[in-house]
Amino acid sequence: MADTIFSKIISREIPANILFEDDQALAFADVNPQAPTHFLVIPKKPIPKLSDATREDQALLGHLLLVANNVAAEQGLTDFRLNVNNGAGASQTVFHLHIHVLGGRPFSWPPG
Ligand code: D5M
Repeated sequence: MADTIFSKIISREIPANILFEDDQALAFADVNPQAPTHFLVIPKKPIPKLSDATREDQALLGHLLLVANNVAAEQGLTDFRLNVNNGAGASQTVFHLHIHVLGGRPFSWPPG
């Protein structure tokens, strides 16, 4: 898989506002926030998009959700939205799996 901007954040080749890190995951502030709080949770494993994940990634995917939950709590969020864009037609622009976590304002449904 080609290097993405997110693999460069993992390797610290480019800076980011990192909120959480462990051996499997990283959470950092989105550079183009769409809400008062907007951060991304990514696996260190370079999975390009959710539909590339396999059964062997099952525990990792669950871990990412728990990281999202924990960092949201640390950020003081009670209500928040998780979003995964899968593929260019769904507005994915960075092809390293990431979960958007947005909070601090009301959200409508359905999303645009
Ligand atoms: O979302 C990709 C997201 O990645 C988008 O909200 C901007 C964010 N982004 C891009 N570059 C950076 C850096 N360098 N730091 C932090 N956030 C970044 P997608 O779902 O692919 O459309």
